[in-house]
Amino acid sequence: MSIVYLSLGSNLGDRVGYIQQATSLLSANPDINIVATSSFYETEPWHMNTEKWFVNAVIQIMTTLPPEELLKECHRIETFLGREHISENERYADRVIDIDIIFYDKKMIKNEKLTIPHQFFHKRAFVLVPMLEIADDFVHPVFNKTVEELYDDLENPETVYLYGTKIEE
Ligand code: PH2
Ligand code: MG
Ligand code: MG
Repeated sequence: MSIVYLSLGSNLGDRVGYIQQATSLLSANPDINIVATSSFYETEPWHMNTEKWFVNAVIQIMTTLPPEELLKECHRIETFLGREHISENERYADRVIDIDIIFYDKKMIKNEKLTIPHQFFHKRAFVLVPMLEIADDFVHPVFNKTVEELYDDLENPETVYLYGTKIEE
């Protein structure tokens, strides 16, 4: 069993609903157990040319799926929920749902398909803030700093507001 943190985000349609549905679909997989969920946050688009603000959340799961299989499962759920054009250049388009692997145990992976820890985790308040809620003392395996220390290091954090309650399982 591995411990994995996933970031969920939506900036189209029923944003909270899409994150709830993605979480339910993940927990419906017999190889995935949801351990903890953050609150929802409404967040300013980060490095994106859009007016549509996001809802973001982070969840902690336990899984027997190896990283590549888990990534496929995330993409399958994104497509099922109606996300279009999953490709490198469409990464920063408005989307109904985005599910990203942030950490997979303390693994460090870099290949064409996957970078773990997520390459921008430490720069994004929209992921750091929900992580603070469920794993503030988790140590980033590359920077050897806790989530809290990385959050304190942020220079120009985008705006992040607490938005509603927790993900219902
Ligand atoms: N995702 C991105 C780029 N920018 N900004 C916010 N606020 N929330 C996101 O989920 C997000 C983003 C790329 O996946
Ligand atoms: Mg993303
Ligand atoms: Mg993604």
